[in-house]
Amino acid sequence: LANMPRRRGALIVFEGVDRSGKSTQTALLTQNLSSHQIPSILRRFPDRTSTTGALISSYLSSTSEPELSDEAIHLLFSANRWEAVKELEDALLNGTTVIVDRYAYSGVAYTAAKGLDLNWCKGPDKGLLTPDLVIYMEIPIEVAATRGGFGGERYEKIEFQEKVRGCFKQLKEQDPTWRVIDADRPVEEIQKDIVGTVLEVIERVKEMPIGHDLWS
Ligand code: 2DT
Ligand code: MG
Repeated sequence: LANMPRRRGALIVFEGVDRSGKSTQTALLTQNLSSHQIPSILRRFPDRTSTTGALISSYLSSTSEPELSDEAIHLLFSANRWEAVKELEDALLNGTTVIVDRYAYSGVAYTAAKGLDLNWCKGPDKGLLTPDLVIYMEIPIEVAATRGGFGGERYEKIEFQEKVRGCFKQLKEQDPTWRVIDADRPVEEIQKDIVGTVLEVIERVKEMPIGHDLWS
């Protein structure tokens, strides 16, 4: 038994604009994996519970002129991921599949949507844990906006979300490993596609080393 290769978990990232259904689908996915006896944990970025997360949360919830520059808040979002690497890696090595609601792609898309250079935006997350699968929840902004409307946080405006969607589209074109899911469908139908893909990926990567080379 000691010589048996340990099976690792898969790193599954969900991305998309606000109200694309990421939270609903990630929650359902953990339940479905559990019913398949596959151990998993669900994390989200920003993780608002850490010290950097508290600063980020206060930045997001305020609608007045920000005290942090666009570059500074971008670096904080990245730091908020870097501080989680050890926990995520330990879980993966332990055989636990890690599902994350937003990752570095949101980091780039939301900052680039403000007009900052896309390649500059990628810089701080270079070398982060590489996702085994990125599920992109594709939805027109008009449809997302009808889902109870956007909330009151800083980025929750139709015009800004359109720009974010454009930036996600650029990232998608640079990365053939993205799996685009039509998110404008009934919840269960979407989940069925997701579970199928995720089970395949978990099986495919279980004996592969964990990647530490996002965008590098
Ligand atoms: P939630 O609504 O999902 O809590 O996100 N964002 C997120 C960034 O600008 N940069 C990042 O690196 C990440 C992970 C997206 C809160 C908002 O934060 C944005 C929406
Ligand atoms: Mg939000």
